Amino acid sequence: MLKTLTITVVLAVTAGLIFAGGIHAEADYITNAQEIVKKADWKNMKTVTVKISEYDYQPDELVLKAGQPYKLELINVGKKKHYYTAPKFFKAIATRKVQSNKDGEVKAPYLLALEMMAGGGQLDLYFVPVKKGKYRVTCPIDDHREQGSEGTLIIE
Ligand SMILES: [Cu+2]
Repeated sequence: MLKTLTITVVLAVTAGLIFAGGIHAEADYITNAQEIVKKADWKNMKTVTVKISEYDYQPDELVLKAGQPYKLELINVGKKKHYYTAPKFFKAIATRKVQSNKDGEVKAPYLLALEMMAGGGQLDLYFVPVKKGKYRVTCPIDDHREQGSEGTLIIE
């Protein structure tokens, strides 16, 4: 009886530690994003445009400067819908907002992916790059990535 109880407690503690570790790993996005966004020099914002199509991001490589505010215009010029999935990149930037010039804007602490509707969908991502590194952006729909919907985002 005592043995069973001990094993149960050990398992529970281990599970608790794994769970706590998981939560900590999830929080590795830029937690002071609002402060970084507030301090950034938006008058000197740079605009970068990426055209999304079958099966391509054009340009497929962006080199961004840490601390420089950007507006990234994502325009779907293709016939199908596409994703702009870059979870590690989104954890390396301070997001100000995502704006659809037609429908409104979303202010959120961080993002995982953006979905671009077919037929001329556009989303503008306002952000400040923070963590230097090289990140992947892909479209996980069907075989789009294998066909070429893949790009590199570099923060330096
Ligand atoms: Cu796609």
